[in-house]
Amino acid sequence: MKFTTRSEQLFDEACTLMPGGVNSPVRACRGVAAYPLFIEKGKGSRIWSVDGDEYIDFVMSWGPLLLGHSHPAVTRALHEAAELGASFGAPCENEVNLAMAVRAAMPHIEMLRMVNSGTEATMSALRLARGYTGRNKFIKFIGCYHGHGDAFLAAAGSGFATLSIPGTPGVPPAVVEETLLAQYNDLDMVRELFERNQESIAAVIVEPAAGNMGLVPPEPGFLQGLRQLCDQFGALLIFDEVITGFRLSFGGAVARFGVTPDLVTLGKIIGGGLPVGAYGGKREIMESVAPLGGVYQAGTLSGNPLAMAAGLATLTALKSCDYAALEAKVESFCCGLENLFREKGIAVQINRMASLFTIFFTEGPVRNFAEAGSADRERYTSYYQQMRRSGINLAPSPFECAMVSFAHTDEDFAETLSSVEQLLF
Ligand code: HOZ
Repeated sequence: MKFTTRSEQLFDEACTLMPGGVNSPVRACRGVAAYPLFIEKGKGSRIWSVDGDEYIDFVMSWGPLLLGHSHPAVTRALHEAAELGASFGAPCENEVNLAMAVRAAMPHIEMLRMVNSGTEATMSALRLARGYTGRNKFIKFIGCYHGHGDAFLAAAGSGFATLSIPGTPGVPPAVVEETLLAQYNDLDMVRELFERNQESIAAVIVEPAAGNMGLVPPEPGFLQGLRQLCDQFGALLIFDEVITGFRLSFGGAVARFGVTPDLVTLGKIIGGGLPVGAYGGKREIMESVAPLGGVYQAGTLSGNPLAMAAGLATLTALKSCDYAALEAKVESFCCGLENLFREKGIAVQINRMASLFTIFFTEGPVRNFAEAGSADRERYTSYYQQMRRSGINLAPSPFECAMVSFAHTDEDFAETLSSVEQLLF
């Protein structure tokens, strides 16, 4: 077969080796009828494919790279750590340093445990909530995605929604029977679930700003209402901050919204681009984790020296970054986008918060998964493909956020707006 690009050729080979040619489903680009770009390198806001094509990147590794690609401080920290050894399976000093940096920014995280991914963090936090409360059921929101742990694969967002996967083959029905579903931003539904399942709900897990059905911010009072219901019914509130932690503000969603959960899950940014997750929260609850308590969880590469070094360098650099200035830039960029689409007579809703945004091709507001799902997917596909041809890399799915970094420049925004201006629908 003759290929036009090296990416296509590699993808063809990859398809014989990996399911769908990828190691994570969304990046196969099936949701936007394209083949994936194979990326060779990234610097700042830009990436280069193996074909040598340059793109302004709005995926940013799906969130970890708030400082931009190959930030010098992170690269330096990684070099230094690699010289000393990749892994010891024993504690290292940077585990303590990173834990201190997280706790300083998020004082509600009195104790934490490092793991290797967001999925591991949410699975472990749920087990902890169940172990601590002695209850099995939990509430999750339709369209929220908490990684691929069995219990969470009910009405999940992200790749689940992108690929329209209807059920959860391989997950025993008994496991998801304990998963109760509510619509995001609908407190009445949550109250009803609590009333019907008195004393059997261990936790409510929520993305404090949902990022896996596209960006859907919480309505005023929603998170406060969840806190109040959890207190009333003796359940734990878990904020899944894998996307929002250190992104909505340096103190994450908690600092931004002023609502304190019992447990928090982190990932992405705290690894600075390396595979990391963490879960933590109130000391009394975390003391139930082994070896202090009976809730078991372990990992050979947990607290890995390279990942700790990259995470620590990232948080250290982020501490002096101007989050408000970045948010203002994203706001004015999104206004520009809105104006251009309006001039073209294309209905869009742009949900925006801090350095995250999603363009939904729809008339009405998007406050939950039902509304996100009613947006025009074909139009998103056409938008994605045209933007990619003009050198802008977007999420290959209408159910993800665009991620802006501190490395994005005014020129990047201007170039992107001019590509939008050229769009033909
Ligand atoms: N599902 C993740 C984004 N929300 C990761 C997608 C990927 O890396 O393919």
